[in-house]
Amino acid sequence: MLRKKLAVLFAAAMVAATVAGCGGGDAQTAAPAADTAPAADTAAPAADTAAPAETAPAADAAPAADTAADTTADGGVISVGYAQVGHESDWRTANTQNYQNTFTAENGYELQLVDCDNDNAAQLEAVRNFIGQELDYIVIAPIETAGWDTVLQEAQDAGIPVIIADREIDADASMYDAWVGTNTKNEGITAGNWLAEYLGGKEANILVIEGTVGASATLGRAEGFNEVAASHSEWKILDSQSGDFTQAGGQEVMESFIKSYEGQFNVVVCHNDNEAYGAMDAMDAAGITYGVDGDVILISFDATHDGLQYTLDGKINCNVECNPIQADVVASVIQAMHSGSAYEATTLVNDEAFVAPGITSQYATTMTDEVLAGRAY
Ligand code: GZL
Repeated sequence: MLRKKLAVLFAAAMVAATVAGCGGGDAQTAAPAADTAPAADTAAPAADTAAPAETAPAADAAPAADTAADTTADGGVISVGYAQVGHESDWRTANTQNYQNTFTAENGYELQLVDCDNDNAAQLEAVRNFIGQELDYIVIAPIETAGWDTVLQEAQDAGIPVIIADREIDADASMYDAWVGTNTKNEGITAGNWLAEYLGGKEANILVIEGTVGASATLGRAEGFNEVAASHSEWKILDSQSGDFTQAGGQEVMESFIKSYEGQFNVVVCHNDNEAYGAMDAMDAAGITYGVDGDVILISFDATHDGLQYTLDGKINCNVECNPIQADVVASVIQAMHSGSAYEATTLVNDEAFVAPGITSQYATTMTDEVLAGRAY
């Protein structure tokens, strides 16, 4: 049975694995050290829900083996299930496209990418569907950090390796096989350090439009930014509310903030570009100016193409990148697992930050047309 053979190969790989480059990867050992105390078991997963949106053809569809390059020791097609957060943002669209461009039949894969529409129950259901189909590998971009222990145990019992991608979960590292993503706490620290540099001791009255409640990207950015803010007595965070990483959410929250705090704030922090676009719409409607020539300093995260265009135009003062191009790293981990060779248990995808023209910073690159032209997403 392919899975059993893989389980043996995989165990050998775990023992043989060594650390290699890229940001603090830790050795994959026979029994990986727990890097966090096992989270208290959460409530049993929600009862079965309707099948998640748009699944690709069932895994038992005739594999396109005749057109696929042989990518496995036994020349077969590698089936991969990707439980994707949803379609809430331009970042997510770029991430989805990257997986679809990487895990192709031509490259020897059969990808089932399920858009879980920011619905935790649908995401657990998608993973259970992957387990039921006995796919070769499961990749999860977790909507929230909590609630993963039970289904990860089910995947382990089924002998299916799981890679957590993009975001993080509250589960012991022994519950999954690899992690690929970004350091969102550092992203928050970068935003805070840049603001301190830019303000040079001036007062800040800050409003924060946070990402999806319970998402590690939200928690990390808030933790990092608040850590810097705590060292600035001249700063005050007036309010923070979730805009759910969407443009509509960003606009709604900003409209509410304007009602409550008009004339009291000079900084708006948005946890992603789409929220920033919504906040800009709301401030435009209220006649509030922002950006390098405005009354309000606007900080965003993601640094997607349109977000960087607004940064180049001076509408966004600082944009902290979170790189969505992660599928190639995930594919290399899967290839290593599949061939029983060493792989990194943890891979950090690098980020940087960008600021509007006219701003120089030790923490960020000043935007130019050339910088924008060189961007992949
Ligand atoms: C970050 C990622 C976040 C982006 C948002 O790693 O999970 O989710 O910042 C996206 O744009 O919706």
